[in-house]
Amino acid sequence: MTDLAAVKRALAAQRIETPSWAFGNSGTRFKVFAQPGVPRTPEEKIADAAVVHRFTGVAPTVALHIPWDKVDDYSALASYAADQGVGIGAINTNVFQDDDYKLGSVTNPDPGVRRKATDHLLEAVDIMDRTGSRDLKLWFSDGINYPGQDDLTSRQDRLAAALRETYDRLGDNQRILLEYKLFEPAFYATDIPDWGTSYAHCLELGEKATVCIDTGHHAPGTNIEFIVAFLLRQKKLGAFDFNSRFYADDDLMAGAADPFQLFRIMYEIVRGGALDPAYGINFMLDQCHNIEAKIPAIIRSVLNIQEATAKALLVDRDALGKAQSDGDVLEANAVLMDAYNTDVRPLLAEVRADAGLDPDPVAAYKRSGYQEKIVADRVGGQQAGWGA
Ligand code: PSV
Ligand code: MN
Repeated sequence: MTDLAAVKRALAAQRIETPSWAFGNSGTRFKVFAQPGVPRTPEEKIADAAVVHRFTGVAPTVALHIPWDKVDDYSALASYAADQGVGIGAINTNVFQDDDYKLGSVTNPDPGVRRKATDHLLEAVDIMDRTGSRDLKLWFSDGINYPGQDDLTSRQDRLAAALRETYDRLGDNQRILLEYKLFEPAFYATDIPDWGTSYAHCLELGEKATVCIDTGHHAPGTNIEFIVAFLLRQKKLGAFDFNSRFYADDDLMAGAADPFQLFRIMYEIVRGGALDPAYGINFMLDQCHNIEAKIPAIIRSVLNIQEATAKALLVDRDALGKAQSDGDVLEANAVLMDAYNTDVRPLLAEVRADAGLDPDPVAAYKRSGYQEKIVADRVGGQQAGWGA
């Protein structure tokens, strides 16, 4: 039997971090479709993130991406965020958008470029000191396009050296989240292509380094929940970048393409006791809203994760355990599917009402007039985007 009160408590305590860049313009390499009302400054992105939190109640932090969110005074930015009712979360580094990085950043054959890239990582830790952030999220676009282009092993050595230098700069309460990605922009060999490579570097670094799983960064058909279970068992899962995909790194709204996969992932989280924020996993979104309105899309993504989580929490673990130990394949599968097929929207509506929120955050946002206000106010200036 499931303890409904405990399920509601777990849902109320859940935390999801929004990405500042998802509020800005984005697109494919073919076209960026600008939207009216899009933020022009890091402050405006934070204001939008605060609105997502106001309507969902579970998104109290926003991740920054440097230099997209570069400001002169990060302490002032953190105070601004606090005034808006949110905190600054992970600091994401960017060593993929400079001409110098054509052949790689920290794995570049040129030591001067490696120095520049590593200095950026260290600068990000300085920023964390100012914003009070715990998490340094590292993603490297590094890799090669052609066999023979560079030496695979030397590139791993260079990567390890840069990671070590960065790790050694971390404060006591800071940590590295090391993200991997199968391909893109490198097409032959990426330097951190998979969770195993990330895991091995994290092990080498020490306990303040953990793996970040971006759900869009695998080969089609990869069993992501297995990776979750494995890393949890090793205490090396530090974060998610949630988004969904049909083909490659589509960066669509979390839970849009494959809600069943999201449920399976969240089931492993619940089973591993890792949902509680005290466990330390940063459940972030990393997605782009190229054709849909950004704030309601981010709210929708948060709701989709909440729904997958609610279903995962509703799995009758006793019945499942019994069916599993009886070797009752069909019953075990049925127990899991019963939870997945439950309509959890009324339950989540209750959790929101208990927290003094509107039970339907998307509708409440639409009624709020915020979208009309930002469209009217944010005229002139340069809209934020990441130059896709
Ligand atoms: C790379 O595809 C990635 O997932 C990394 O997390 C980057 O920081 C982010 O996307 C940029 O949008
Ligand atoms: Mn990512």
